[in-house]
Amino acid sequence: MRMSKFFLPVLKDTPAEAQIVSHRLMLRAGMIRQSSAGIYSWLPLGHRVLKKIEQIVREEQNAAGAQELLMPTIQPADLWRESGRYDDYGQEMLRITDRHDRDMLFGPTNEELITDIFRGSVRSYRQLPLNLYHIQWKFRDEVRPRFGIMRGREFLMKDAYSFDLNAEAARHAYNKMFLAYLRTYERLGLKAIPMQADTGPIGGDMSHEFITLADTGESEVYCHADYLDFGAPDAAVSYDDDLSSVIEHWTSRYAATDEKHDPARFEAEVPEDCRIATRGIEVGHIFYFGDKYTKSMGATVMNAEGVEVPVEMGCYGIGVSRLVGAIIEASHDDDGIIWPASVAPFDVGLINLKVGDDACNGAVADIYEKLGKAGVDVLADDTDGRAGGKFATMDLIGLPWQIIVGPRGVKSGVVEIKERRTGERQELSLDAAIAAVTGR
Ligand code: 5CA
Repeated sequence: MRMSKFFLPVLKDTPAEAQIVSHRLMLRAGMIRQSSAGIYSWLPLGHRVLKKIEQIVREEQNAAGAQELLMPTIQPADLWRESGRYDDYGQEMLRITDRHDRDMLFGPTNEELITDIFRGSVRSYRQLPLNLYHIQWKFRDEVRPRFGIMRGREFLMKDAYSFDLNAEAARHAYNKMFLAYLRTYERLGLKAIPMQADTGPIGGDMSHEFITLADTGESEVYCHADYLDFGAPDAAVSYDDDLSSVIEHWTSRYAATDEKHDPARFEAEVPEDCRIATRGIEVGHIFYFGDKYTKSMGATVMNAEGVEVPVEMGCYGIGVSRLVGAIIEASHDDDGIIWPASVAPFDVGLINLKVGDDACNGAVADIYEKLGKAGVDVLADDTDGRAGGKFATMDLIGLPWQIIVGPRGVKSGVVEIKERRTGERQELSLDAAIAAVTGR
């Protein structure tokens, strides 16, 4: 992609309304544009990151055996009357009336709709286990939408729903999602700690929130410092294994959000120098709620003895759009964003310092073509601006690598490469520069 054609409306000034760094940087880097309180358009740069995150989430859900479908954003109120949540959900739910005076709503979550799909088609325990998910926009009329896309009113969520015959099988389904979450966040370059949490309007008695630590987070959290050194289980751990030891390990130390925090236990279980009391961002939340919805909505299957029993359910959410902000909170410096390679909107920023100069143009075209052939996504700055401005924009948008082509270097057959994360610069021949950024 050439910068001169790319829609990248960067802002020079820091927008006054943005209180936290991720919101500031997303606005400055031209990733999002607010349309009304808590509702945003995703501009091309932001959209690329959102789609990359979505794809990693999708791949890890699929690897865990979940199947993707797509449910609508608009749902009939009657389904929510069956579960009793139509009245309970309160003002966070956006209620809509269609032209036939039917009560509809913009879905804040999908337990009712998926349970309705399930009961319409599944009759026998032989069709279990089943885990269905979608990645779809949700609407919650939050009292205080803030921090940009972090607490939006419209936001993108991955929500998966598991159906099992009994509590033991449902526990395994929960453990599988737990493992999938550890792997997902690791691929996103994030350290997310599973913490005991409240279940709120979703319900159930077992749940974990996955939290990334950040001073700007909305939740107060307390945990053992050991978690900072825990890594995701390696690829040899399979979803067919008994995963209880993985889950035991990852829940072996104290970790709780403020609603579940027990100061006496915290002090008793965690040595003073290992106590972390800070804030965090909830990037995912998993729940086991048994037959809460299947009982009220009549979602039953015939078991092996021919008896009809309600199905055991869990649900598993990831805040896909919130993750964009959470990653920036975890990975930036004074100059801008530092994208982990896995979610970067482009892999390389290619800067031409003297547009119009034949030698520079030639070198840039050569590198652009070779990187393209190697499957590397390049944003080439072919604009006519000053060098200082070009460097500042590249640092702001945070691509992992920069290749800088200038007249002096080209004369002696070299270009400069800069790694955004470390700031390290090297002068290399064209081919060596290409090899460095492609890792070959
Ligand atoms: N039905 C379940 C998940 S299957 C559910 O709705 N869970 S939730 O309420 O905890 O939301 C799941 C995730 O969505 C949260 O962990 C959070 O990362 C994200 N999320 C929730 N509310 C917002 C919001 N207002 N803005 C951005 N992301 C949000």
